[in-house]
Amino acid sequence: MKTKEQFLNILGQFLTEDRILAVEPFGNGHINDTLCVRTEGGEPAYVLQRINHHIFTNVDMLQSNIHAVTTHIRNKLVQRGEKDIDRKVLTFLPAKDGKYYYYDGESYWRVCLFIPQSRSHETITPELSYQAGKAFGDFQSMLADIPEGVLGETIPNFHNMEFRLQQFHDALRDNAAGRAAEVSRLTDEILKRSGDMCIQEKLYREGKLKKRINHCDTKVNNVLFDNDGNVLCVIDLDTVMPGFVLSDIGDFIRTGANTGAEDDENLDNISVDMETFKAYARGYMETASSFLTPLEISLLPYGGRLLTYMQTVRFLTDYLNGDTYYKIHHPKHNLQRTEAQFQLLRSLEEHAAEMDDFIKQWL
Ligand code: ADP
Ligand code: GN1
Ligand code: MG
Repeated sequence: MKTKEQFLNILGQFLTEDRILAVEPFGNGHINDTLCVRTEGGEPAYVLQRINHHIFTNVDMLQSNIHAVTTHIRNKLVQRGEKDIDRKVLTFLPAKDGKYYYYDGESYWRVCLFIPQSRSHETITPELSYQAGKAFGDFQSMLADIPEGVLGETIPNFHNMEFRLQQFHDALRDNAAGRAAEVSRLTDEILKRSGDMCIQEKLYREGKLKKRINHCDTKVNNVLFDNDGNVLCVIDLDTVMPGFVLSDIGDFIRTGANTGAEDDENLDNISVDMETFKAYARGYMETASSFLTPLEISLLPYGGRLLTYMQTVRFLTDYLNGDTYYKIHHPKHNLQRTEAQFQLLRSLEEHAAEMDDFIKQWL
């Protein structure tokens, strides 16, 4: 980590503020490093993030996407006559050279305003799930008319299942960490489902599914709430990009509607929480039904299986590659995550008919 003086130098590129008291770690993401900046005793004033440029290799595109997204949403909020807009959309600050990031010769940094009296939640309730569904549906709906070509893919093929399977095959072939034999049972389970899990790419090629702008990281902790439990805004905008629509219900089901943890070592803890799923679907359909096609709606439960399957494949690929992508906390962490995600997938498969039945009310 940097010294306070180094942080002051970085912050000085964005701020004229000279009362910075402390820069402290914040949040628990797997990819970027998030810090909060305090200028006095109370709440932090700014959020400082070190961008992981090994993963987001095109930082210029990344920050230009985020600027386009936040500007577009701000305009929508103004048109709607919303009050308190500065707490309903993130505000990133330009550096001295006008760019929305600063490169210190080693790392890329960005700064946004800390949204006062806001909080995120790490654990889910049906009410939070409903609110998050509304928030992510509204987010997609506000971005539905952003002109094509404005937003690039900050991670190319990020939620493209065919591409993720290709990476998995490459990792098996290269066997860089010598772990392929150890995971042969999981490999068989993955390959058995590969055809069924590439429906979106196939429908897209047939002209039956269009691409939309998705958030692509729809965890409940990426929604900020006020102290009364009302949604303020959606945050963590790195992966907002064009892709297939199931991402934003699928990843919430994967992360929110799991009775266990993403990396639970006790597989008995893991199953799909139907109340959370139903609450999210209700909230999401309130704000997203206006732009979704019947085909997309009918696929929403499949989205939960797809994103869980995709994450199983991604964690196992990283394990095979020798843990080069996700931060790990112990040597078998990616394998443990794979087992846990696969367990959730099996539970989602068992509940597929029940979930389809619930979605029928919107068809
Ligand atoms: P990551 O998940 O990659 O670590 P996030 O951008 O989601 O990064 O930030 C981590 C946490 O920090 C969020 O869950 C939220 O609690 C808090 N946070 C982030 N940005 C802000 C902000 N502008 N205002 C208030 N809190 C924030
Ligand atoms: C990463 O930043 P974080 O931890 O929310 C990853 C997601 C995965 C997730 C698994 C850019 O998200 O795609 O679903 O870990 N983000 C990127 O927990 O790869
Ligand atoms: Mg986050």
